[in-house]
Amino acid sequence: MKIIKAGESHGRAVMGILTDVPAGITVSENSINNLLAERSKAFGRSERQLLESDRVDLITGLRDGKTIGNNVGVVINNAVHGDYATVMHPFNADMQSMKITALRPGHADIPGVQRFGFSDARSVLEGASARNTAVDVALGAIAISMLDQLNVNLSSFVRGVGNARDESAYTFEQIADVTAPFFSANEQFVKLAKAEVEGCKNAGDSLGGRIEIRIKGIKAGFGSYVAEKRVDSLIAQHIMQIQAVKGLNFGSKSVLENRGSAYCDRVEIVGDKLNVKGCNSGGIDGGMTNGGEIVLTVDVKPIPTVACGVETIDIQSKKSALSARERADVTAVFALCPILKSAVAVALCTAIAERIGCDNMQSLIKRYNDL
Ligand code: EPS
Repeated sequence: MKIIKAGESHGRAVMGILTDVPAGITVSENSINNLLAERSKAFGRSERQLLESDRVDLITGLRDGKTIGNNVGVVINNAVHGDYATVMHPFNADMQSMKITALRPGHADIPGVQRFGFSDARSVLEGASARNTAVDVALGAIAISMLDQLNVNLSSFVRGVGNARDESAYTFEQIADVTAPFFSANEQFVKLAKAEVEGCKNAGDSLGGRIEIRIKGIKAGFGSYVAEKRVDSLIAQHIMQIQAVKGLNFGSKSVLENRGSAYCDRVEIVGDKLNVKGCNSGGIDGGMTNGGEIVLTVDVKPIPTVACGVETIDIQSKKSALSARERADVTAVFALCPILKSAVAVALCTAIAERIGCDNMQSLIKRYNDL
């Protein structure tokens, strides 16, 4: 499966296509819109989310609530486009208004104006915006549904935001049903996180954090030790395509504080099945799922657009200035829970298809269960 996205943050819409989709995945409009709502109702979001309804306009690829083997295409309209219609006009735009010349350090602005040869970063903001993660979620809902039909379940929850941390150990079941706005099963942490985010918002600044993603029920042997087919590499590629992600780590055990004999997950035999106990290495060894729970944590940088402004260079005056103050989230950490879950789901569906094909769910379910 691949996602190809298009659209600008303040253009008419964001849109995307999901390729290599087996027929027979059951998808409801509600399941897509519910996941989109998880993204927009996450804590720490900007006023933009109050202006958008983020409902999917599913253009192609489904009939009567099931995929038909065709690519799936979605459009999500930008409710705010009206305020930007002249600035974003495809053929006759007002290029003198809403210019961004006081570049935002840490955002795409500085490399973007150099890469694409712009004299102002408006077009960079429009293309680089995390607005297009709405497409990752709308199409990721289809991959999540395919995995659900194979009894593979995913959850993602917040491990930290700023100085607030949740170091508790959780079984999958304990965090399986976390939802917006906090994506947490820990009331104490939520209290700390709220104070942390609100304090930061009052200071006109932003926060980064850490999300944990868990996948339960995926059988052993997806991916390969053949380098270009490693499933951890595939998951990393899908995760690193999401804005503000700065790092990911597979596994629940520190690679620094544990020697090999303590780190490696042990194996037992149950009937004729090998069963890996624990997820020190995060359910993936040698580039393949080992049948244990997949555990990965993702680090997300503080949103680079800060209301307080930071010193920068204005590329029009060539003089130092305070960075442009665009509307932005205080933190993307909570919103990234459904976004990253969607990205990992698409990666896993790709690894599953690579091994057992992607024609229709009936044959896929049989082949998966026969493994
Ligand atoms: C976002 C939409 C954007 C931003 C935010 C996330 O809308 P606007 O630019 O109109 O405020 O709020 O994007 C960023 C913070 C960013 O740096 O890209 C969304 O819908 O997720």
